[in-house]
Amino acid sequence: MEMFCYQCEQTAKGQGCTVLGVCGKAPQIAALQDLLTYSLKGLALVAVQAGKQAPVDRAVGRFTAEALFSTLTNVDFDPERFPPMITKAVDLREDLKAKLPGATFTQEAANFQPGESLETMVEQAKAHPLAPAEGERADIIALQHTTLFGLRGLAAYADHAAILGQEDDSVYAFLYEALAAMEDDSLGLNDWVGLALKCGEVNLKAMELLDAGNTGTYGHPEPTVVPLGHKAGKAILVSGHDLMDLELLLEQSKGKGLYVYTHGEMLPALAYPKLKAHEHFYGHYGTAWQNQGKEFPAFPGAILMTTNCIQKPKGDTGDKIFTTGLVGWPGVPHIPGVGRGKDFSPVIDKALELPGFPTDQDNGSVMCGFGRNAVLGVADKVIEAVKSGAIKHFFLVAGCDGAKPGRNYYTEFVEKTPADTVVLTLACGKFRFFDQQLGDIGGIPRLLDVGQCNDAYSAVQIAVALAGAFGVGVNDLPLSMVLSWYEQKACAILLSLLHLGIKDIRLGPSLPAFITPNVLQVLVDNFNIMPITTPDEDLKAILGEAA
Ligand code: SF4
Ligand code: SF3
Repeated sequence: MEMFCYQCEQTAKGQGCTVLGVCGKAPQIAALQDLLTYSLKGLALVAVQAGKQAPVDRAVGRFTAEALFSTLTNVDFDPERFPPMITKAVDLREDLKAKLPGATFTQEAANFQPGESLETMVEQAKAHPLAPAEGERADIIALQHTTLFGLRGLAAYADHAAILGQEDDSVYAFLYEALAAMEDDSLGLNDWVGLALKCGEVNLKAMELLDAGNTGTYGHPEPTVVPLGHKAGKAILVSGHDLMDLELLLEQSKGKGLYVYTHGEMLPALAYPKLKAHEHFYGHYGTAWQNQGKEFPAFPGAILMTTNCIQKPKGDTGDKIFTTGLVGWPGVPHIPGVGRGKDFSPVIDKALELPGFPTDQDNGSVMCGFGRNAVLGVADKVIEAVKSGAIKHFFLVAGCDGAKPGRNYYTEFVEKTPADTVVLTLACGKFRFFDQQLGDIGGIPRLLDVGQCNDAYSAVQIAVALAGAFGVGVNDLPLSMVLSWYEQKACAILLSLLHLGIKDIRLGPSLPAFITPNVLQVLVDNFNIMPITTPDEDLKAILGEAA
């Protein structure tokens, strides 16, 4: 069976996965995800019309966000989870239609009926592949797919925010607007440029909601020293991005004689006052998602994946890994439920069964917790250091990590930044350099970890506040963005930066396969976006001869 998927940075041959995903996505899953996307377009066509009469029930928006998030790279590999979502999309669509007497929907997507079995759905999906187009529609489809992949990232952020009680109808309305537009062949290139940039604008709104959810629930992150070693005793490792899952696990494991550690994107959780208050929330273990194949088997306790990025469990780790929320892997036990209703006792029981760490071990430490509140709290000091020339330049070296060898560019880049520059970072790409000792400039650390990819809003707020303090635009700040992408949340953030008019972004380790040469030219002409080259060349280009 064949498949086609080109939504992430590691896509096969830089063109598309056609036999099996490099991520491990089987053709059957690719087909089910395509059909789910198609069914969401049908739901959106009706929701756009329904929204003109009366507000659409937020449950429809929540569902749309969850379903889109399920199609993000490295989230859900369990085929059984997709048919119920496809059926639900169609049921919700018909419920909305029932509220629109007299309305007619001629589009096929608005009338499609899913087959009864998983196999028939896989067959049906063949008619709705997400493949590039040739000829005159190539650029339109490229922009449409850019918008769709951005929308998947936006949906992930909207879902995270909703879990913490932060929702906004305008975010859901855009999900419907963009999905419905994908079934409208009359839209041209300019319409799609507009929709792609609007995806960035609405993503910023979703990230603002998420920031409000995170900081409102757990307090503002504060600069925190995070141990990289471990304590003797039973252990649980929590990965992914969902803070509420971590909070519940911390509460439910309190007093059980075990320690909780973060992995990957969960590291910044150690900086939130209400999370770090738990005495058994000890420190961080391991690096980024692509190293779980060697890091998870070596962890002597239970492991919880709260969101992306999950990989196929290696060796005998299958029974000590648990998924929850939208993440899934066939055969890996799943903790069901949403929000505060989850019961993590299977994870805790498994950790108590496993040996845990035999002794204490000190592996040094890193700092995290430099979110917007912490950085802007010392804004006077930062501004003074820029004015005095002590800080010459800021770099935002941020984004996803991945397995490609070319990603050591980011390690080298940070290593080579001059001593009078500051590096802001966020997301899992930081594991390429998070433990480097870059020192400080007059008490301001040279390496500032802003948080998860989910905290990109915080970095934008820091940039906007600094620009305001200096009375210039963000593009005129001594700030350069050197970004790494892998999955679709990075696409959404990139679109947000373009929506803000940010220029001269360097992007790597490779450019998206779904961008055509003409679309790339539009990005270059309007935003001067450019691929990374070598750390030396890029530093020289940014800083001039000073490098
Ligand atoms: Fe390939 Fe990436 Fe799609 Fe996985 S998500 S199938 S690796 S393009
Ligand atoms: Fe990483 Fe998957 Fe993108 Fe949250 S955990 S940044 S890749």
